[in-house]
Amino acid sequence: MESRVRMKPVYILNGPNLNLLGLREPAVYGTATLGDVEALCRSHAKSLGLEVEFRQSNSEGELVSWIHEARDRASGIAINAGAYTHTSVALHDALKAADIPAVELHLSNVHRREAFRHTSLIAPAVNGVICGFGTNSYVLALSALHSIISPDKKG
Ligand code: CA2
Repeated sequence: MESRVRMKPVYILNGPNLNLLGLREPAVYGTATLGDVEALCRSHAKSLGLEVEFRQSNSEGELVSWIHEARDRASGIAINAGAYTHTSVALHDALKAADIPAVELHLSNVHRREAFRHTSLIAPAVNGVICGFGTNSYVLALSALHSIISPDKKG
């Protein structure tokens, strides 16, 4: 009889104001809602054989706690930390401490925007950064995580 070990889920964490996606500023962030992004992630994760835990918080502390939780419960983290990307030493430290594969992602190309968005405090604490591809940034981040977690498989 075939026995499969169930893989830990990938945590997809979303920071402040991302609950407003699709409801405000469509010219910058597009028309997809966060619910649409979650559905897209679930569909792509399924094709990669990954389980997904998808969350959003406007609280820096809650995001830190979820990263701590991920250390034991997740196989990797894809994080759009929103504006905390540019300000949060706490998220940097939590991601370092988590010590599991992690990818930073952004919908917009932060390097084409205001100077204060050009700095990421969390980038040094993750494996890599994806930005500028709209909701497809989530798909690309999941594929990147998959290639780290399951390096013998394509996708
Ligand atoms: O491009 C991204 O994904 C960002 O992480 C989005 C953040 C921004 O602070 C980062 O610099 C880049 C903003 C989150 C979304 O904020 C909204 C505000 C109003 C309406 C819709 C979304």
